Amino acid sequence: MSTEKPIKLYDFTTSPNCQRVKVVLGEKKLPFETIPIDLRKGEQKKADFLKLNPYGKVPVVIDGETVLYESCIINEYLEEKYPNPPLMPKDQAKKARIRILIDYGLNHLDPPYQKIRMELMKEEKERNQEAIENSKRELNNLLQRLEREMGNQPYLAGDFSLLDAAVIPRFLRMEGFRVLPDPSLPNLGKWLQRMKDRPSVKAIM
Ligand SMILES: N[C@@H](CCC(=O)N[C@@H](CS)C(=O)NCC(=O)O)C(=O)O
Repeated sequence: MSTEKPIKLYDFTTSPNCQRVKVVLGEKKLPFETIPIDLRKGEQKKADFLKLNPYGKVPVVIDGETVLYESCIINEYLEEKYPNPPLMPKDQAKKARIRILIDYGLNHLDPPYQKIRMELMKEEKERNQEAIENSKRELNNLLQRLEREMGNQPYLAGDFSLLDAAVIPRFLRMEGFRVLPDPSLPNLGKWLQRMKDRPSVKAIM
């Protein structure tokens, strides 16, 4: 489906929050124009940008007259405005389940994920290896729930959905952290490979 005026995305290439929006734009084949915002230069805190997003963060999407921020809210908007292909089930209970798992995958996994990320940003000799190993164990424990709930379905909640789009940027990083693939998480390992084969995910890698 195409829009009259292309959607504008204020983007920082390596931002996971921008990447999850780009996956949904890609899945829905919506043309979009990228406006790069250099976070290292603090462009997200400039007055003009703050008029679009008072939080001073990317992504921001402009669709016609509509200005949006907060990646998961943007994705819900895209799903409602551009329903084909559908990335959410029609059934309210299934939809709510997906939202619970999006919250789980982003918020509940956040503390150990951020701990590892912060440690790996340090010089190797400065890193707290014990804290990294503890956080990896913690992440593995938290991931067991997704592993179980997914079972042998192709995607985290059955069909490809906003859940897969929401969490994939972090899971790609977790692969870099060597949290995945892991023999105790076989379903997630196969899912990750399946995700990496999708053009919308290839485009953010
Ligand atoms: N909850 C927001 C978080 C957005 C966010 O934290 N974006 C980061 C990039 S990944 C950012 O713009 N950081 C710059 C800053 O905080 O100054 C969302 O989901 O869109």
